[in-house]
Amino acid sequence: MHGFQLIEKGVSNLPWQERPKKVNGAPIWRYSQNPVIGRNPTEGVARIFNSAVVPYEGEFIGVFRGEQINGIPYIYLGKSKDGICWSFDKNKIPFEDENGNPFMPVYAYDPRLVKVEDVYYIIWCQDFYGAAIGMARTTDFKRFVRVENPFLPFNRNAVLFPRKIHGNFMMLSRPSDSGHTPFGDIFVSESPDLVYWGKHRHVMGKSEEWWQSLKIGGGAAPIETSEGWLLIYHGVSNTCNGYVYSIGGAILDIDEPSKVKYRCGNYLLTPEEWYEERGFVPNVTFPCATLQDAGTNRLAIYYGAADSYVGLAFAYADELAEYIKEHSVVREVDMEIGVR
Ligand code: BMA
Repeated sequence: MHGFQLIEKGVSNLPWQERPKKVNGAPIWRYSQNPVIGRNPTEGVARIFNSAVVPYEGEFIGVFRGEQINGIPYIYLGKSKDGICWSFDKNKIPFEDENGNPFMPVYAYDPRLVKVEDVYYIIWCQDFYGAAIGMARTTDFKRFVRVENPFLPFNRNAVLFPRKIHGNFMMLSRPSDSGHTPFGDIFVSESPDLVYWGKHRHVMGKSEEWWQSLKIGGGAAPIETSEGWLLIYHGVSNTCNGYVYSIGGAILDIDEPSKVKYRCGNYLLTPEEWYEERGFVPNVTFPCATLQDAGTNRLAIYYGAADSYVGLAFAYADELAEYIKEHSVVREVDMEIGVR
């Protein structure tokens, strides 16, 4: 795409595999050795999926949703030299509060990991008298200090923007209900201090395309580009055999991210491979993180597969943005500022 640029430099050593000869639909392809994390990845953990990674000290580090063998999800720290082979800490992440007292959520799942101004933030879903968003910060991946729960229950799929906008932290989230929510739109909220959140705006809703007609939710941290914020999210379809989770793409306005500039009518990726179609929950592709390299426009997308595995997919960011623009079906309700 003429003039397209990734704004954040990223890293050139991100995992990568060239495009295979044939790619159907969107210009995105799976790693041929998927899944990169299989069953029983570490002692006491049956499955790892829906997890997030960042570059760290020349290598990679991440927060992983580990379903323990008692069935309860928690967050584990993982490290990797190449972003593909991961080793995990034996113990759950030992969160603490501001006073240094241990803090253990009842459960913790679908973590995102975002660096804003030299601090790494983990954002996840936890019990707060119902499913809500939990949050912690770290600078060294040794000490993890809890910050205030940003939102009231019920809420899921929260992810921070990687930089402040107009001086405020910005967070996407998906308000929901107490169950396995059969509805939900993406909203953005802002905060000067990560304690008080407000100026809530609607970003975008479920849509007429069947793959995202039931509910949607934020995925990876928005990626800053010369065209706007590139958002990789998930969209859900209902079928007689349950929900199907696909990966979608949109581009949000750079200064007013509640305004959607483009939104792809086609999914970017949908369950097709055995590790996406078969597992604890079949037919789930659930993106939680990307790595990028501004020099080459390469993107590596980490996604949970069938609530059982972690998969990797690749794309060139400029081609992906072009595809989203070409197939955009953005509607009035998505384009508006999002307040009523
Ligand atoms: C959603 C979340 C995800 C999960 C998906 C499919 O509601 O709980 O963690 O991957 O359902 O089971």
